[in-house]
Amino acid sequence: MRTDSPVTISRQDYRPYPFEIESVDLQFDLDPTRSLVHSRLALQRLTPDAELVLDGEELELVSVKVDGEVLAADRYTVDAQALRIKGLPEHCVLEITSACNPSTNSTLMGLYVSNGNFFTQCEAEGFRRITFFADRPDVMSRYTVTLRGNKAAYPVLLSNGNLLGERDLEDGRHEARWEDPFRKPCYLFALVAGKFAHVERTARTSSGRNILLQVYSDPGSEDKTLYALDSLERSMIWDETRYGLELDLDRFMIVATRDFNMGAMENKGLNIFNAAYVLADPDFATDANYSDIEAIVGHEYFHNWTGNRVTCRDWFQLSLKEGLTVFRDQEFSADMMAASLSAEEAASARAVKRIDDVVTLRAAQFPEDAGPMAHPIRPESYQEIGNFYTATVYEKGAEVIRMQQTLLGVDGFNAGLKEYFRRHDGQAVTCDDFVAAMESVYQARHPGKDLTVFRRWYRQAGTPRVTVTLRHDAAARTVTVELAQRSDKVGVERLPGEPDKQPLHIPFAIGLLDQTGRALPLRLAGSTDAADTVLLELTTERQQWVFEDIADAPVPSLLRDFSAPVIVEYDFSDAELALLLAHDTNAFTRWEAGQELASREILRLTADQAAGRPLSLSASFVNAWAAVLREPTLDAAYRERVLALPGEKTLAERMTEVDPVALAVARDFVRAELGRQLAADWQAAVDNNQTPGEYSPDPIPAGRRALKNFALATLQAGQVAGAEAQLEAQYAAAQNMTDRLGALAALVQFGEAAAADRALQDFYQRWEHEPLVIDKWFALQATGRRTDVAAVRKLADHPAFTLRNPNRARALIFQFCLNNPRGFHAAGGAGYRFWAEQVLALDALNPDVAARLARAMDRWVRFVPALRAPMRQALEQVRKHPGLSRAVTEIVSKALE
Ligand code: 0A1
Ligand code: ZN
Repeated sequence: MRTDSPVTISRQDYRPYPFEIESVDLQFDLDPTRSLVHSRLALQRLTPDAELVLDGEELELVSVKVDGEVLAADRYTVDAQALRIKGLPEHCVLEITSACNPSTNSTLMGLYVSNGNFFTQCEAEGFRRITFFADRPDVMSRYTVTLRGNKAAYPVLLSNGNLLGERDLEDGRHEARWEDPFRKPCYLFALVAGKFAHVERTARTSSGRNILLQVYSDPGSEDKTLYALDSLERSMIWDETRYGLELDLDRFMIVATRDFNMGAMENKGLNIFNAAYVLADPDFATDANYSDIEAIVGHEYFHNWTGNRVTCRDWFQLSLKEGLTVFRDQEFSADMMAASLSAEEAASARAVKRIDDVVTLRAAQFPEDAGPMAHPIRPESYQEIGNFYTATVYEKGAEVIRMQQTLLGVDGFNAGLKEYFRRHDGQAVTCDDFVAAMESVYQARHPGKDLTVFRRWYRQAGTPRVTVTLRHDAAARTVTVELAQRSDKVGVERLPGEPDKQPLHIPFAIGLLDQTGRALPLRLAGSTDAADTVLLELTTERQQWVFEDIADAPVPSLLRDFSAPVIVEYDFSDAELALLLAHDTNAFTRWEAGQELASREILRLTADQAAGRPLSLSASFVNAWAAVLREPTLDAAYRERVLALPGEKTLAERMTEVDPVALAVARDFVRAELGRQLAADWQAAVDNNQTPGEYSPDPIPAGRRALKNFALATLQAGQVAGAEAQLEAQYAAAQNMTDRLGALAALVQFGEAAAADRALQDFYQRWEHEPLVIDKWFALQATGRRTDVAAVRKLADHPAFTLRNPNRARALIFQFCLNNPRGFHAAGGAGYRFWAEQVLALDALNPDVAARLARAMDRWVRFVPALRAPMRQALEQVRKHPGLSRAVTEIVSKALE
């Protein structure tokens, strides 16, 4: 039984570490069941009499030496958490030998074995499972690493930085020595050992240095890593051109592993990736897989500056590196999508990227910010830091960075970033340090302004609501816009003595259209410039702005480009929304108008469904969708985003009591009716968006495939004659995975059961040997409308299923619990009992992953009473389980609070 007891760690309790660890020399004798780690630390004590406390978990201590002498047993203590040594001299060399067992390490934190190879994962607190160390990001040291292992079993031996040398040893073993020239915190340490193939290429930096770029993967899969290698090179060039940031190493490696808790990890010079974000070819990866690979390769690469060169002082500052790096990868993807397109196409591609990012934020982060795990982007406390790798820290964190770019302008923001590196290169710093660097530029360029109010975004949780009121004065020809902000999240942590909620600095971009849909030139009272879009800065609870020279009452276009992560409240009429959907010049708010129309329609039908009234789609809504389908000027990708219905998670946040099954039925009804009533238009979209010829994941063909597959699935949802035959034909003849999976998904969701089963069987046989595709096979069924708990249990018994592989667990169990509302929330609570079982089973193997599954119940209090009771029961069953990990305990306790 584990001995985890919940201890709350507070941001306010930060204390500097009392020792400096100047250098770390590590020697590994790699053995799957007992690896020996010899660590040599050059220490300097900074505080008189300080005790040295080195974290260590699941380690066997073999010996301790100080300055070459074995340390007597009474000079130190060791327990399940730490090694403590008192009375060390001001300067000394500490040598520790310890052992760990990588083969039984199912947590995938620390040193572990996957497919016979060794990997490490140290962020956040995994290094302490490798050796005794000050496992915190503000202790930075220079590392040299020696790896020794059997040469036949582990021909490739990799660690951070540059290779110093390799040599053969006795007994068929060999060794490699690596040196990282940069000081780093231990969470960026990595080693990899085993059998790998690799692809490589030499790239030249802008200052003319040659860099060896390499991607390692299982032998035989090297052809599938070329897109990742291309993405790596593009990332390198982009960071130089956009931010003047050059790679500081001679060598940059990516290694793919099948067993990984997250997406990827930015270890210095040796990124370790979930194979799902490295391997691709047109046959087995979808357009979405390709764009994820590019984004994640970019993300990890960009961490080299934002995270590694400048790192976090403590884990409360996680968003310092994550929010900033997500912002950077979003900008990278947008620039890559826009590259080589016409100006108009590029603008549309950027809008699509922005829409996709906002959809993610609303589906994942808004619910989090309104639920039991709500926290500021810089949390005030945690029990398990692994639980704070959240949508808030990452995605809302990126929005907070984006707002700084909006307020400073792109040039000002770039100057602020440069100042940040000038001040802090090589340091472990705080979010405040980042804002201070930005503020120095902001103040220089905007005398009298500062970021005092803006800083509150870092310490207040919850999604602010901005209420908009518009008053047109016909006589004065003015429009007065009033913005008022409030935050209704209660029970959120605050600094001691801080008032409940303070107004935030909200950049709010606005446009006005006349009643025919033409953009009005906007001129604020007292100003001579007119513009299509004006950025209002709301810094107090309520403010007003007056626009002049406006003859008739306009229609407002609000929060253009989603200029702040807020919820807008404005009482649009359906006719105004239809006007915006048809004419808004801002592609984001144009899309938004359609989403609002669709949300209203689905929520109305959900209420009808729950009350047992017959469902009927309004003609005005069908007309609005028909107009979009027939509008010739919209490109395919954007049109698909506009036509797609808002997701269930986003819709659920707008309901006072969530009836997930009624919601799913209503949403599917809308889809089916659209398919049935506009069949000819959908068919035209199918016919006009074929992509013959060689596959390319570029945005134009990918957009066409997205629209075509959406249209085909919608036809099938409407049970339109001939749709199923088209899907079966497309499935059989597909030349790429996007089309094959698109057809299969539509058959599974909306097709006849026998047709779906035939295709599923064929798919399994084709791809039995490619785990990433079998993950798709599980995920499709997990989210299928016909899949109930019994069907999921059957899939969990399939020989290809295992809870030990996080990708597989996510494909089946997570997909069912998080993305199959009909199956999971079916009356009777069988879904919740299944959830509890799976959380407990996973917790015994991998608490980090279990804790993520545990969050499927976050919003339980908002469900209808008939579901609330069994949900609560399941949560309580998990909470009282003996030996529950700290990670899961934190999640279920907060949910039950
Ligand atoms: N820093 C990584 C995220 C990451 C965090 C924890 C991990 O192990 C449990 C792995 C990766 C990133 O932002 O990409
Ligand atoms: Zn990251």
